Amino acid sequence: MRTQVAIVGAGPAGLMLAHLLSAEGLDVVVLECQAPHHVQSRIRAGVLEPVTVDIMARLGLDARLRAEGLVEDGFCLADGERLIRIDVAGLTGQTVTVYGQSEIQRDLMAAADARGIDVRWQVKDIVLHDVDSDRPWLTCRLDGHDLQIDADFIVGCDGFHGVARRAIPAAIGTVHERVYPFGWLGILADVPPCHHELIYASHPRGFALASLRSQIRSRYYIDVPTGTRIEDWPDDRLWDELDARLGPHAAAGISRGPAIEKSIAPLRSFVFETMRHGRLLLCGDAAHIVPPTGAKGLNLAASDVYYAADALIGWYARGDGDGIAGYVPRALARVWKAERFSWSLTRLLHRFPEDTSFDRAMQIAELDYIAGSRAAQLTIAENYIGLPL
Ligand code: RFL
Ligand code: PHB
Repeated sequence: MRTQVAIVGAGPAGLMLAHLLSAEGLDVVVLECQAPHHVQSRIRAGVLEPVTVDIMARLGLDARLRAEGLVEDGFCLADGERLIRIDVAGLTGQTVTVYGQSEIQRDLMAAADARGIDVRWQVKDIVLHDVDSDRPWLTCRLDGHDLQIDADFIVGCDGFHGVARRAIPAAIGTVHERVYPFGWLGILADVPPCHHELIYASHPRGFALASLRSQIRSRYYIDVPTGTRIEDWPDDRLWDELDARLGPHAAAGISRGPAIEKSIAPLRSFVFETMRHGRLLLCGDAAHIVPPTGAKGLNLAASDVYYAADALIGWYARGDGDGIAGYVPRALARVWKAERFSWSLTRLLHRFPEDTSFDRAMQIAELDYIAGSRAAQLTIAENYIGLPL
């Protein structure tokens, strides 16, 4: 089988890229190792930057997002006592949209079907070959048969645990990584949110986040030490902890309900510094991970895909390699700034095991400074809204 662009992974990065390229008449094949219902039901991101909303609009896939997404003018930081509101709309003139990643995934999958985009599910044992030549190819197993796909380009959109990044020789890339000593324990429940805007709380007991999916569905997180077992956190214990960490104002609004989903996600900052090797490009979590503080992961996947599509469309339209050569510096410039923002918010809001009373005093002083400084609030707001493409 032959295609122009073979895309590994049908998460948000892979499907957005497939839509962007096929809208320009390019021939693409998407290869996903999981079944559709598995990919569709993963509970992950919730906050979309304007850049991500714009990409969905460019694809003509923003109708449900506009109808059902919640437009948020701001969010709050909490220090255990008070709420410090960051007036994102007032400071930047822009808003974020709360719309679950599972809904984005549903929209992308339904449109891929409707538009005849070739997505192959449950593809096993993908191996990439000759990615630094003019004729990259891959082999895989599909429905019990071996399949070979020859392509002009391969794009790895297969997430942090995928195979594409590993096809790049270690000597060519540099790994920059920080693994945090805690993870986020998240609960999704069909209860009204405690507050109409997100609250990121830094409490002496630890971090907490109050988020939402709709007027009747809430998403909450607390940080827990690495190695924590989910069985040790029955729903009641988790709701009690959220009450304590979010502070009296938010706690007064919390409605409790049974968990629809409960899981622990490890926290990591990671950049694989070369997002391309020859004819292999990496996009999204395949190339970088941010801790979820600041809600940048899905949005970075969207901006990578925007740059990659631009480069590939330019290559086919003009036959020159400038866009391809420029992909890595363009994407990395945005990635590093989002890494910095996510890391600094994580540092501000979480307690690290080695922290002393001095470190806690620094966090309190910084929160107090943010509470009183328009300049500090603007810095946070412009990063939260997402830096321009
Ligand atoms: P994905 O979503 O991991 O998709 C990769 C796809 O590749 C498939 N795959 C393979 N396919 C074929 N062969 C192989 N060998 C393969 N290996 C893997 C996988 O099955 C999968 O379908 O990566 P992508 O597309 O780059 O998207 C990235 C986002 O999913 C991720 O960055 C966000 O979810 C991060 N994130 C958040 N991002 C935001 O922008 N805003 C948020 O509010 C936000 N909250 C979050 C988050 C991530 C979280 N977790 C669970 C890590 C909250 C949480 C709790
Ligand atoms: C979420 O709603 O899942 C969410 C919101 C904000 C974050 C991370 C996750 O920073």
